[in-house]
Amino acid sequence: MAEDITPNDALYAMRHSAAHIMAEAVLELVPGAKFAIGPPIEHGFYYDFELPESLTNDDLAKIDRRMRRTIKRNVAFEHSEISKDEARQMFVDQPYKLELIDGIEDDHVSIYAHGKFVDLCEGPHVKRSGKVGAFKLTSIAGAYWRGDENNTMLQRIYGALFETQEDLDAHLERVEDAQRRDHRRLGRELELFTTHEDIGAGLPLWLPKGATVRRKLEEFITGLEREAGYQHVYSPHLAKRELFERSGHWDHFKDDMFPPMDLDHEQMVLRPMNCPHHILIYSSKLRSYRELPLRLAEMGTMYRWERSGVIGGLSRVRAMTLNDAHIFCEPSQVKEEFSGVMQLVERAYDILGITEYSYQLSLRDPDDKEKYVDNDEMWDMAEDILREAMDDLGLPYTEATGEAAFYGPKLDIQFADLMGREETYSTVQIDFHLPKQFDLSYIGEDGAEHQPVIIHRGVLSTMERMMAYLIELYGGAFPLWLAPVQAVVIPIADRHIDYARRVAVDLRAVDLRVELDDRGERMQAKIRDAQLQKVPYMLVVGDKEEEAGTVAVRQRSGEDLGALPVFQVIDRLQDEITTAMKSE
Ligand code: TSB
Ligand code: ZN
Repeated sequence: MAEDITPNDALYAMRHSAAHIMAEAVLELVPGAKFAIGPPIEHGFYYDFELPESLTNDDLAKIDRRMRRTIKRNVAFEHSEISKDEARQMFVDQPYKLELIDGIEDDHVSIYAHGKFVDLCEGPHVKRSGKVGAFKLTSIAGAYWRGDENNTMLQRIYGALFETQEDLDAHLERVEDAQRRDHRRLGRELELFTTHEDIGAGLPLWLPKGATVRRKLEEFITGLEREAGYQHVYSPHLAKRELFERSGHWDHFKDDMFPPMDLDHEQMVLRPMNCPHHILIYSSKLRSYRELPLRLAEMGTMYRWERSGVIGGLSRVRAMTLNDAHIFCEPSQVKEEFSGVMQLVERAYDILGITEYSYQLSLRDPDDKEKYVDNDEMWDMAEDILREAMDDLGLPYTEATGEAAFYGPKLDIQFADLMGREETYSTVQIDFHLPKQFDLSYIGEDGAEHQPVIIHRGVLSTMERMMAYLIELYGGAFPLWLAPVQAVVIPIADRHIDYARRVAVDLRAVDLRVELDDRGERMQAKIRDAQLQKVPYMLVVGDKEEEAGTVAVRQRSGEDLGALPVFQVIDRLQDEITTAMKSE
């Protein structure tokens, strides 16, 4: 939820004024505190300080109390202009302010005072401190002076501020919800994935539960692909450097690749994309127009040297597996293939419950000769096809210059994550470049050789990025068909363990993923744990159930379905799975 606040907005003045009031409180509370800068920001404000000791949450509470006192006193904010010399005297023991004064070009300096507190500042501010609205100090973080890591590390205190308590509460609720759903946190709590510093950043380990979700996703999408006429292949994750020189990756994508491995007489590189391998599968035999479109698909693992600043969780990683395919077709088939891919995307989204996305036409920057293959005619042709194909489908799109692949334009599907950051998920790309680089051909109906076009496409994106999104979309409560554990059987007492085990065996026999909770805990504790793990079904068994051959069924939503015979539970779960996997 991005806000767009300008200095003319009431909220800007409120947040800015609260920053001053906070600085006043900190200077009063911490002898020797030096204050640096404190602007209004989206959702609130911050102020940076150099302090003799690190602040704690207790300190935040004290600062908060003092701020509220100033607000209650309803003191006026007063503006004045003073000379630089006067300003230097005023801030004589404040080195950051002195540095700021030195940087001001005017001979006059604008200051704002409320009560005894004065700050260098252009304003605007609220008239009186009682007008700052509703705020909450939210966190403390480190920040370098002027954002430069060679400078002193300061302590930054953040506050959230809105006009009304209601708006503030709504904001805090959203933040809390986002934190609860954060895939990094849920990934840990639900034991889906982890990382280890000895393996390295951006190189996640998929734990058994995360791996189960991934396997289900992979089975799901490869199933749809088989129905849509794709053929699946496997290929190695590395190749000789020459392969990527020929494809153009070496010229245009080298910065995103891991450095080559030096062997005796050659260099090998980890592939940053799967296309060259698929292309060599295409050209492994003579092709006829009768085989086209040839759709080669693979859960293709690839490696990219993402900068350390941008990797985080699963959404941007260095080792990734793309739900990839390359469609080799005749030029006249491109539009229909494009539309087939879009249908596949829609079907997959429908089943996964993905509803919020937008289309982006990612174009080259014609002036950037380093990043993009230089061939105007080819780019124009590919862009025209993409535009026409989108117009034929009647889909709205925005355009983004400088976002194309080096070999061709893309139609990218963008989603925003919980924090509002947009990323590309599905992508469909038109490529005339690689067919030329690899001299690809097919024998046409006329008996002559022709060059095919390649459509590169990823439907689910990489397993990593899609997993990150889905964890947050579902808040960890995966739909039954994807849930790593679909049901937990909970015996009430030890004497019910045998029966519970038989129930689990029956469900596993029809491929349901079931765990037996035979720990010596109380039933309530087991139910709570299963709920925390977001297991869709809890099957509780005691004397009554054992006698009647039933289980007491509880859903993770808290709903109680009462006692059902085991075969009915199986029917119910299987039905739920088949219904979920049927799209319109
Ligand atoms: C679609 N050659 C094509 C392929 O045939 C290709 O690799 N295209 S791509 O470069 O756009 O990457 C495909 C998708 O992978 C992107 O749309 C994005 O969803 C995903 N992806 C790219 N980089 C990362 C990364 N570092 N971490 C996770 N996913 C990524
Ligand atoms: Zn490709």
